[in-house]
Order: sequence, then structure tokens, then C-alpha cells
Amino acid sequence: MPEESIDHIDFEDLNKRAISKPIVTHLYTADPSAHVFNGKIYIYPSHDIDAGDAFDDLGSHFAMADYHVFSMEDIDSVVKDHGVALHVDNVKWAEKQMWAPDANEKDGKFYLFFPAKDYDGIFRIGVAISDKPYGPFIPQEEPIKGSYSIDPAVFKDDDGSYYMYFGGIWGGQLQRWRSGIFNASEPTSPTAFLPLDNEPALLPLVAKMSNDLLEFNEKPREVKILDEAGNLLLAGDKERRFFEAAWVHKYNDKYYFSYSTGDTHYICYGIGNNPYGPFTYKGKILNPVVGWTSHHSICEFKGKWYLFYHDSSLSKGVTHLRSVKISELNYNDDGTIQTLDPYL
Ligand code: FUB
Repeated sequence: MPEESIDHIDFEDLNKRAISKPIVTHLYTADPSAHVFNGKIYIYPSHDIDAGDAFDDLGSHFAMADYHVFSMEDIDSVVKDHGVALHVDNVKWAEKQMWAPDANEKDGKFYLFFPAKDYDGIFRIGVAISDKPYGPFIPQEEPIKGSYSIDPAVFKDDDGSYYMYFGGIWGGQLQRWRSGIFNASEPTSPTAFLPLDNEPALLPLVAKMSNDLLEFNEKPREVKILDEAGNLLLAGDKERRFFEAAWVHKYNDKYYFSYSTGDTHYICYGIGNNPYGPFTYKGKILNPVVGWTSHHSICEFKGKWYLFYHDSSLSKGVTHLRSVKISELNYNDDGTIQTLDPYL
């Protein structure tokens, strides 16, 4: 994830044109996963810090060490920081890089799902449990068996089943798992091991969770994202193909799979008829924000739909120092989503 030149950006002007402001300003926060629990909005973001790591295309500068949980009584009310919910030092198997998390609730217990690099430098996905939505969360001793890559998002379907979506290319390492085992060989370039431009793009994964939400109940399956003609999106189709940041929500009985296109900086989506897909590509939800990454969640609150996302406006464009924002999301009558421009 390279630093892109921000010299040309007039941040005063950009902030005036922004459709929303950072909701947290005392910390840098990113990758917001939002849920409504007990009538309140809870946000589970990454906690961005500057740990001094050099920038590279594998995202080494995203060196986060802990998570804070935030809550809001209403969509425009004060945002409460509940403090450190989980620290990497308390996770036995994890060494570093606490990237984008998600959470969910089952039978009065709250589960934080998070990716981190283990001591072999391989991203795995862990679970931590609390009696409260804001933690502190007690981590399991081991990551989820068979988990790999980044950006877990756990969707609860209306029948009470939970599904984890995950995966991310480049620094998220998905391209190193193409044979089913981690390919640790050289080169370390983020684009090594990716399919050719005229081959189908790498796909995110989904697995139904076990009843206790601590393991996969099945081998993860690929989530197919198809074009209008029913063909898999190609690796060279960089404005539409999956890169990272999976999220699933349900609207009018349809399943919406949304994700970031990474190096082209869009949040896009497809619609399907069941949690496994396939999902047919429908369009863009969010145009590029300031900062390299784009990552979001979608959540209904009091009958309206909201996009939780981030940009790097507060840090004046520093890639790894991002801030969570919220904007209302609108649907067209045919179920498609109206594209948001983050700056007017
Ligand atoms: O925050 C670190 C990584 O950046 C996330 O896991 C990605 O989705 C991207 O936002």
C-alpha cells in the first residue's frame, strides 16, 4: 500500500466538501464494523497508530496493537470510547498487526473476531469473548482452525446461522493460499502469486460458524462475484474485482456482499439470493476517499441505513492514520444502492 502524493490536496477545502466528519478525533480509527446491540450502535474499528514501521506494499505500516470499542445512543449523539477492549499482548498466538475486526452477539455473549499475524508472519483470525458488547474481550488460546488472511466479517442470518466472510489480497496474503497451504516462497512483492489479468480474480471466502462461534463449521468456500453475463470478474478488472474488506447485509430478503477494490479505492457490491452467493455485481457504494484504503460496514438503525467508512482527512492524508465517518445510505426502488461521493 504505497503512499500516494497528497501535496496537491487543500485539506481545508476538502473538509468543507466532505459529506461527513470524523466521529472520533482523540484517536485514529479505521475499518469500522457497526452493529446494533440492545438498541445502541456499537462500532468495532481498527485503532490506527504510528508505530514507526516503514511504508511498504504489504501494509507493514499498519502496525496496530489493540482495539477500542465505541458506542452511540443515536446516530448523531456523542461517541463513547469504552477503552481498550483487547490488546495483542494478551493474545497468545498473535505477534502483531491487529487489522480490521468485527463482532457479533449470541445468547447474551459478545464475540470479537480479529485478524493478526502469528509468530510465523502469517495472518490468522482469532476470536475473543465478553459478557459486554464493549469488552474487555478474553481471547481464545489459538486462532480459528483453518483460518487465514484478513478482514473477518460475521453476518447473522434470520434463521440464527452465523457466517464468517474473510480474505484480502496483497498484504492480506490471500494470494499465498492458492494451493491450500501457505506459500512462503520469494518474491515478497504484493502482486506475486496473483492470477493474470485475463484470469478470474481471487475470491473472498465464507464459512458457516460452529454453534459456539469459536470455529468454522465447514471448510471455507469461495464467494463468487459475477458480472451481468454470469462470468467471474477477472483479475484485471481492477475497478470491480474483490481486494479486501468483505461485508454482508440483508435488504428486502436479498443478500448484499460489499467489499473494497483496494488499489482502485472503491467500495463495490453484488446481490445474491443466499449467504454463500453467487453475488452479481451491481455497482459502487462509495467513491475513493483520501487515503489509500477504503473499508466500510452497512447497518440499519431506526429504519434508516448507514454506511460506516473511513478516510485520512484528519491526519491530512497519512495512509495509516484514518478516521471513522458515517453517512446515510439510500436504495433505489429496484434495490440498487445510490453511490456516495465522500466529498461534494
Ligand atoms: O487496517 C488494515 C487494513 O487496511 C485492513 O485490514 C484493510 O481492510 C485495510 O483497510
